Amino acid sequence: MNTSILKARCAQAGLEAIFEKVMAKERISFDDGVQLYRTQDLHAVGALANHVRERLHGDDTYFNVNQHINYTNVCNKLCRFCSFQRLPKQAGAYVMRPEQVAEKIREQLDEPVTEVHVVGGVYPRLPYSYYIEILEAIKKERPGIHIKGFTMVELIQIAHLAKKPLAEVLPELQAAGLDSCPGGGAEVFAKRVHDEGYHVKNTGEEWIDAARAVHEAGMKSNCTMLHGHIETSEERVDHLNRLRLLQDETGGFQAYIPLSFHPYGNEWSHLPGPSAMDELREIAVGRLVLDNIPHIKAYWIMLGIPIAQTALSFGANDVDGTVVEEKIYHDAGAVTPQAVKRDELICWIRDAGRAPVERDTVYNVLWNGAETKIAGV
Ligand code: V47
Repeated sequence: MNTSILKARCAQAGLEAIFEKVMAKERISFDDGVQLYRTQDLHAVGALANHVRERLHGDDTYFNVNQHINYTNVCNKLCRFCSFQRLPKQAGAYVMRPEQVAEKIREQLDEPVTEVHVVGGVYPRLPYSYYIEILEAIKKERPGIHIKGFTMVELIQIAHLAKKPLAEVLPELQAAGLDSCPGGGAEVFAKRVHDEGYHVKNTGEEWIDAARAVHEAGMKSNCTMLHGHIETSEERVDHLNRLRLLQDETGGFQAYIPLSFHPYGNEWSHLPGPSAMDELREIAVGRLVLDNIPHIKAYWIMLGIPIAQTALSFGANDVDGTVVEEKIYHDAGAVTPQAVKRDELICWIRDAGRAPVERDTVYNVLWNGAETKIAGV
């Protein structure tokens, strides 16, 4: 959309002041963020977010070839939105031994996987050595692979087990193979939502402190917000502002991923969950508020491929990866496949009118549409 049409569209939606700030690359305020959630005209918000996406990335749309390993579903955090968690003796509870984690890596050795995404529940009976062993087991099977592992919640638990501050534990995890951290476990930082939905889990402040420690240890991470349950627009903007503030301080976030609440098989199953419109708005508002986080990810596993494709024109410039064997969303009712092939991802990014770019976890370009892959992979 050309700038004068975009301006007229934003003016019609009452978003002229926000339009002017975005054009001037000025930061938008808390009230602006709330207005972006409240305005009826989702398409104006999306078009503005798309303008920023294209200013930063043109048509480029990043993906990677990755594998998920959820080493345990046993968890003591009792989050009301979670369908993945089990108590130790509950049917379906599992913990993978380090050898089983290694076996999962061996199963994919013929695939061009560059990242393994390792997360699990907080099972207090696992010792500190377990976490070191699974990292070492992965790197032993596939030395070049990038391990993006452990949410801030798990890291807080690991430091607790090690009886050391997180800042001292992180170098040990890095020495064992940890390369970066995923963005999960943040949910919504607001105390009201925390107390209502996941009061056993660390607070928003603790999540931010852990992310700061990760960045100070020299690792990148992602960040998320779990939306579409009991949170208000103000609580969402507050969450995004806290991420933006930490990013000003550390620059350690690579991508923001809005996670859509899936209401199946959990204590919040009576809630409707977000609509497609809510999901697209969340992508767009994330892009506009988080002016210092380069990548906004439309996680196709959660959104489904058609909405993820649409999100590529609402501010998103990344779709995550091939994701072999996703469990957390599938336990919560996701009907997407548990993996797609690299070629399928490329096709549907092109089908959305965008240019696929294969990246590694830290956004080095591995392939940019040419026939052959760039050196090294
Ligand atoms: O922390 C759990 C969320 C997260 C449900 O960093 C749910 O690249 C919706 O963080 N409905 C884990 N969401 C997933 C995650 C993630 C995924 C992909 C990429 C990256 C990355 C991170 O999933 C949890 C929680 O916030 N979650 N249950 C549910 N019923």
